[in-house]
Amino acid sequence: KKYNVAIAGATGLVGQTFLQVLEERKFPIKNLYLMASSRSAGEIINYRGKNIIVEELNENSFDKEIDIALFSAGGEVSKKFSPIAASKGVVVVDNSSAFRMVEGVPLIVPEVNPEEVWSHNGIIANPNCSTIQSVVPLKVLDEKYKIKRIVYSTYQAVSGSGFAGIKDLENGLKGKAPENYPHPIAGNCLPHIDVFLENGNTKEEQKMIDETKKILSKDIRVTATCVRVPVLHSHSVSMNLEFEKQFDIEQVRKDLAGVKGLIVEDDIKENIYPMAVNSKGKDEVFVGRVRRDESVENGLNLWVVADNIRKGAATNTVQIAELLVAGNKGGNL
Ligand code: 2RA
Repeated sequence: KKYNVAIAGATGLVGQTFLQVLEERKFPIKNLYLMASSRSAGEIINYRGKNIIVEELNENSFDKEIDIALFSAGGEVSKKFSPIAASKGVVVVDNSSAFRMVEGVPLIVPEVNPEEVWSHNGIIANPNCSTIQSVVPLKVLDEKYKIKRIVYSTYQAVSGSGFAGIKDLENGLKGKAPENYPHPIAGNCLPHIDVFLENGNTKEEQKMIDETKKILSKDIRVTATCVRVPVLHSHSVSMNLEFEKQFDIEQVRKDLAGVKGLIVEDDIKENIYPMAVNSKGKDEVFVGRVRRDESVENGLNLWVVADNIRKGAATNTVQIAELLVAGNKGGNL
């Protein structure tokens, strides 16, 4: 069976990566519709040898026969158009944060909670990039050792802000003032991703806290500090975990090595550990620096790296769409 697929936000960095991943994974597409703002409408994008004209996203965009719509066009556009698409029977996989914490909207990382995809009511949410890579190692560890608390410290690439973030770093390295970030990002670290909330967290930090609990379906104690660093691609996350149960560190390494989509890179004698420069363009999550945290009972430190545009956004979204078509027994998605 082949499917009619729409991409909303087709000309953005994630939108363009959707196309790359769909082609690489040979997603069964019958017709492909590319949608974007009026600014980009009319552009021509080649997909698998076929030139497709980008159409302007509007209220009538989903009147045609569409099975699945992949959104990466920002929260406001998702809030406006995802419900319209869903009302026409389209299944939306939304990369924005608009619906992630809404009751009845599954928040999916296929390596962690694939079975929840079927509880959708037309909209499925793709988690925040830094959350996706962080929860991949956590399911097996929670099942075996019962996670009590997580402390996240992130080192996030500027591509998380799309082309605007990349531009600020590249221009910053030439001494130009930033246009996207509040301060220079070249040679600097900004403990400020998205806006600040009343509780002093940034929205990015609150996303990691709230989304981790929803994906693991557990009210674990979580805190996060999310930092923008002068790296172009791939997010890195330092994770401190506290468990209820005791663990053997070699067994933990074995547990992690058994997780689909997770690669253990951990040999400090050979200076082997995950690095952003090695994960760019890949779909796996890389984990290393696996070591006991001696400061607490049953404490563990991990270092997790992944390409924030691929596994952190486009690939995870396409993998959700693959779950839908794989589980589709000829009925509705
Ligand atoms: C960022 N996670 O890195 C956010 C959105 N992609 O900016």
